[in-house]
Amino acid sequence: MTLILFLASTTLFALPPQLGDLDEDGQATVLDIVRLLNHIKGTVPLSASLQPFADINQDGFITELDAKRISDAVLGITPLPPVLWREC
Ligand SMILES: [Ca+2]
Ligand SMILES: [Ca+2]
Repeated sequence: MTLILFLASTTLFALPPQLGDLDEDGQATVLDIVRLLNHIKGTVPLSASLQPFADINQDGFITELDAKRISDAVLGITPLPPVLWREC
């Protein structure tokens, strides 16, 4: 039973609560931008489970526009959008 609860909570926290939170620390930081840019450049590709969270403007592509959205969040201009499909 304890093991099941542990697994359940692990699953719950396995994905970021916000789009663009690519290091899963719950906030938008420069590190999230770095991870996104590394993915765009192909240096360090994001894992398949994280890639949907990198498409912040939801246009189906991971580009510099999404990096811009994270930098706006870091600067406090526009907060990152919540993950809408998470409750499903
Ligand atoms: Ca983060
Ligand atoms: Ca995008």
